[in-house]
Amino acid sequence: MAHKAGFVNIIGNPNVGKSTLMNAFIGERLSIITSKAQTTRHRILGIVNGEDFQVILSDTPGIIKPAYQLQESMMDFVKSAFEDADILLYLVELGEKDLKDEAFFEKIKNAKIPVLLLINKIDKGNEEKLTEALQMWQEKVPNAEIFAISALENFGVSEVFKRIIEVLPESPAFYPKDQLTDKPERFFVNETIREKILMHYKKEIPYSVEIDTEEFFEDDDIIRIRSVIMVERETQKGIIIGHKGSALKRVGVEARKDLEKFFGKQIHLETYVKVNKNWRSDDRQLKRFGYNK
Ligand code: GDP
Ligand code: K
Ligand code: MG
Repeated sequence: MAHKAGFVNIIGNPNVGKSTLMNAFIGERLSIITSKAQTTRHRILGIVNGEDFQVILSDTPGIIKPAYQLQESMMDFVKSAFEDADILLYLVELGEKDLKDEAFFEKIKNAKIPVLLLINKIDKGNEEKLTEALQMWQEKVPNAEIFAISALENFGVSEVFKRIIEVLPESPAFYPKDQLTDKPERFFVNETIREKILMHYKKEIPYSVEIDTEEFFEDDDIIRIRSVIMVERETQKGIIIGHKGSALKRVGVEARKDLEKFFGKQIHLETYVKVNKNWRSDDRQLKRFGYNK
């Protein structure tokens, strides 16, 4: 059989399970997953290699109407997902009725490439609801091929993957076959710390935070990491650190454990908090954190 390779982009509303699906395909915790919207800020490539195929998946932030500069940059990642895809995976969840953004919806319906519409979270519903959803989506997006899945319970995921391989174009591999992702190690450190912050702090705190890993030094038996947690205001710094440093300590301990699993090595992780006013609306700063093209 000829070698197949191509780009498969996952799009959809926030919280429908895009990152969970991506990780189900990859089999690693590549994308961070939480129950909060906007957990995924960047596009993330994940690569699944086989002897005669290479599937390059990209997970995107959920589609939203941008309210500030950071969100506009996030939506640029989504736009670019249309431009370089060979296959679109349009993910919806059971019970969902439409896409937050009409223009994106039109793009999906008029896509020149194969669209697989995946109805996710079917573990949460019953047969009646599923039949209803199948009918509705078939009418709304006639160009799509529809699958019912549960990314969380890994149900129907391998069928989707099989279909991806079938419709993937013939092509040599784009990346070395032993490569799992295009993101540097520091990116995973940042995302892991940000996940812990999303889990442990309330309200607007997580959305005002950016992580910058200043040092990543890999030795024979240990990796030494130093990361800055950037916040916008002095008060947020206090909240992140917590009483006698207890809150920050918890973030550090939990992130270190995950990173040790991910890298398979002992980790020394140092975290500190810095106030960096208005990083979310400053073009130059956004660029530095990898948001602008
Ligand atoms: P994203 O914003 O689209 O990337 O969504 P996430 O992958 O971050 O998932 C959002 C939430 O939905 C998390 O709490 C997931 O555990 C949950 N979730 C994802 N897939 C499923 C599924 O198939 N069934 C159920 N019940 N929950 C799911
Ligand atoms: K999410
Ligand atoms: Mg996500």
